Amino acid sequence: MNISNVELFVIKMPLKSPFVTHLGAVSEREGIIVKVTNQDGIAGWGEGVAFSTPWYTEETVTTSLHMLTDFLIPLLQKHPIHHPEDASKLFQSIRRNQMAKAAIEIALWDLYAKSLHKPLSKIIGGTQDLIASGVVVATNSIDEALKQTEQYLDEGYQRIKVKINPLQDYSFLAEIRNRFPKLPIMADANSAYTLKDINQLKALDEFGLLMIEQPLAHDDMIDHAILQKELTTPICLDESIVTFEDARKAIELGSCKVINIKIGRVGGLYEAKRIHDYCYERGIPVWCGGMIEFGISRAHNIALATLPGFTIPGDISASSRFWQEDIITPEVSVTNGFIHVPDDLGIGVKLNQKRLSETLIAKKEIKFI
Ligand code: OSB
Ligand code: MG
Repeated sequence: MNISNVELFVIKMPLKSPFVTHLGAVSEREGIIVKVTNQDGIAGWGEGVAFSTPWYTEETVTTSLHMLTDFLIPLLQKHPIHHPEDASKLFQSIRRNQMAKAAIEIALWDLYAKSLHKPLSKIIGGTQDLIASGVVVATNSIDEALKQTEQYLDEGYQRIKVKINPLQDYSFLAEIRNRFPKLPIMADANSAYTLKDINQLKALDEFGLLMIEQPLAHDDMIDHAILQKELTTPICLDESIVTFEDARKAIELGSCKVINIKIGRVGGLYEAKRIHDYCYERGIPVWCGGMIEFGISRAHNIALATLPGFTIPGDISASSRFWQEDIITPEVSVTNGFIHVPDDLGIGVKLNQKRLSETLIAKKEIKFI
């Protein structure tokens, strides 16, 4: 792919309002923006979605930078690649660190699509040109949750996802369900429960939730299978699915009926597409998860969600859900509950240089030639 250099930009931006889960609150977001330039001067953009602290997965912004500069980028310098898939395969020699791998792998996909003069969605085999949009309500105040839900419905979102935990589930969901009887709702527990809570989880069946996301621990695939047999609500796995192999095992064991695919969590677009293809062949619905991300990652999510198996509104919301001003132009917007897939080359959006410099906290350049 004739890479001439890679630039890493670490940025930091406040959220409009804190994103609260039982694991803590995120009120400021750091992220890594990756720019890969080839010898023809074409640039591909990626984004690292690890958080500042390891609350969601074990990775952080600092571990990602370490992996990128000391291992992943040197691998690309040593072994010239012809296709983004080659990078994905090269990176298998390094254990895990999926978000660091994805940060640069997706930049290579954008670069590859641009060098072929095609939109990324078309390069990966996308078939949809409108993406159904959902949004997450993450607060521990019921009044705030009702207010936010109302506002998001006014903005056109097609479904909401509510964060739950053992101290905030039945009565919380009951209030939302009473106020919005027909609204498609899902609940995300981020591993707040264990199998001992089985009766408390069964009680949630009465709300007719679209699904319950990751009720048990990230490594409780067997317990999720036991729980799924007891629930009528479909289980969706998020944290448990870090590789294609995890997806295959979860489906074979009956640990879930739905999978949330996040490009960062599974190590890149190639692995995300493999998981999609496997699920699609078996009639397992998938949807695209969110990471409170900036516009570059949002644009990659939109390309991924054009694949035919993405049949459920994902956590792909407008740039304005979290940001006063995003780092891309045009920003991602939601119209009547849908996002239009850009038909420009690659990810179809440009970097907002002014916003990048306003939010920049560190920068590094690695030259290949
Ligand atoms: O569990 O899906 C999750 C955000 C950060 C980390 C984990 C999760 C989330 C979300 C989606 O719930 C937020 C978004 O819309 O970006
Ligand atoms: Mg989740």
